[in-house]
Amino acid sequence: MNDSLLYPEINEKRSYRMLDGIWKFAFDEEAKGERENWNNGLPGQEYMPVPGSFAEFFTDKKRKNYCGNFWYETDVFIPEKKEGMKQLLRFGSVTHRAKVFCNGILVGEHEGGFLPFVCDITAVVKPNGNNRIVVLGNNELNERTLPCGAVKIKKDGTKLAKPYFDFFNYAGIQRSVWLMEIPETSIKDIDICYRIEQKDAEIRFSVVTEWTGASPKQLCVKLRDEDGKLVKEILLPVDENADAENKSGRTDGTLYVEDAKLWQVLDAHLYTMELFLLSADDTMLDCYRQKLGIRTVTVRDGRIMVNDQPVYLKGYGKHEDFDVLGRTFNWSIAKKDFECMKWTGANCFRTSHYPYAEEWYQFADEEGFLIIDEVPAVGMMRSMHNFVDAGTGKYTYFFETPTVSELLANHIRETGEMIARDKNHPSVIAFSLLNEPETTSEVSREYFEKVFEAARRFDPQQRPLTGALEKNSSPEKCKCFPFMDFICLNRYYGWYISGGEDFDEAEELFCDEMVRWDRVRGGRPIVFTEFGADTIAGLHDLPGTMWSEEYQKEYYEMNFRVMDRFPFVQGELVWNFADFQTGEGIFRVNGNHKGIFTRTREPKSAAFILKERWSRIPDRTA
Ligand code: GCB
Repeated sequence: MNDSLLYPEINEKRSYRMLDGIWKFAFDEEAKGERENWNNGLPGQEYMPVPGSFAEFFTDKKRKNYCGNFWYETDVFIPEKKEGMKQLLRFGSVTHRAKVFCNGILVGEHEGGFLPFVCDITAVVKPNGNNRIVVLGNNELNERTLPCGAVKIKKDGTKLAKPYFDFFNYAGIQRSVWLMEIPETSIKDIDICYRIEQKDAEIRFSVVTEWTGASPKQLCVKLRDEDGKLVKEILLPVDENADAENKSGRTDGTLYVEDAKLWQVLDAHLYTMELFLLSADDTMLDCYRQKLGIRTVTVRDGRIMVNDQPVYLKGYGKHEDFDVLGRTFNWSIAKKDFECMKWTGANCFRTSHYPYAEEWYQFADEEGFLIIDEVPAVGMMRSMHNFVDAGTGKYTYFFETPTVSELLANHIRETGEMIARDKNHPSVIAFSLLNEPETTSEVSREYFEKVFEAARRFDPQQRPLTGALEKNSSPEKCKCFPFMDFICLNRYYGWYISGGEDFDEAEELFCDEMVRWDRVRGGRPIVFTEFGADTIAGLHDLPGTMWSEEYQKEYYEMNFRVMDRFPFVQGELVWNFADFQTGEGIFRVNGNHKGIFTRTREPKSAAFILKERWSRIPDRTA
């Protein structure tokens, strides 16, 4: 990982321009674009919004379900750059993989559809002229990359994505694109850790710098409170020898803050760390302003602690999903979602099943929301309907595949990229490294041991690590929960298991499993990361039958009864915040309807049950 993933910023030394808008677009069914030099310019006259999920726009199935290579192009006038600067393209994400060309020349490649990447275009830019940016994207699924799935080749040769997961395989340039100009000698990465002692706090930081010419000499660090008042200032040397070969240095330091205003659940207070990189003669070479929230996260005595106080997680598993927008980030939808979540009394969400756009985390930092940040490790079970297979007990082998070492390398790389991107958000209280993989075999144990070990190395804050387990990962059979700091369970008692006419059996079965978890959990708290029932808004029935709003209410009442019996349950994230789009099939009615809100965010009746319950459960206890 050589690129700096710091979020773009405009300041004394840095500038950017967003390239969002209408780009030229072309499907490339025969994968002939590279041969035919489309990197120099696309044929045809199709246009596409950037960011956008292309599947949402088309009225015919062929283009909606398109699987394979696709291309984007835009022309950008780039003025002559200032001396000592470099020009970068930053993509918030391209799903699932991309090659980027500038003026026909390959400037970068990236695998993984939910994390940002940066391409240095300095050497190929035509200054004071038009520059052509072309992106070759691809949305095929396989078992070597995340998330997992397959591609079916139809008789006519067209490809069809076959996800091993339950959300629509939206693709394209789904997040913003920035053209950035930053100094060649620059701040590359920032690690921040906290220690809190009574009213005071210690902020330990480590700043990585890189340079081309003369090395930077000093780093000036200023801390400002939320009113902009200067709280602390220090000047430190840059250790140029930290990685002299790569012209990369490091500065470690500590700021002591008296009477620190802590970042608390639903009571956020953010400081700003201003970093100024200086030359030997005190010229400012680069600067960066990093927001931070002073808070610690630990798991102790079976509790999840923020600032040494137990918090109970209330909230949702979500998706980046909305009508027409597909998986595109939109500030207004995010605002609406936070308002709906707060209205129900929630304090937490999981970024199921992939890292969301960075703006979600910025918003959560400001709102005091807690995030379980999840890597796109979903579909690691060879099953199109793992939600159904989960209950059957059948062995859904996965990690025996000969390509598993490639998958593992990608899993570790993406975990590293996610943590590098998100490590300084106070809202991120844990990383989830898996969703419902096969975990009962020795090979799965060996696999996940390596993933967890790598994640612990990557996170400077040593946050709790976890992962969401499905029903086959039972207390007796799961070999991977011992790697977790708290155990996350996805359970559907009363829906996939003992649903409908068998509902009366569900509660007992659920309780029985909880008793068995208590025997093996070894003091770890348990958080429910999924439980829910498909519900068609407006469908009413007495007595409540499956799919009706009454059934969803009864379902939640029963589930909460069970959870309340077991004090080691330390969180409940219902599935899902809102109805969302999936592939077509006999289990889905134009998408998954387990939302508490509809896809357009109208509340179903169960929303009022959550609101009533969560307003009674305190966010933190003494
Ligand atoms: C699960 C999956 C989630 C599905 C959900 C469901 O276990 O983790 O992606 O959407 O079940 O609704 O079936």
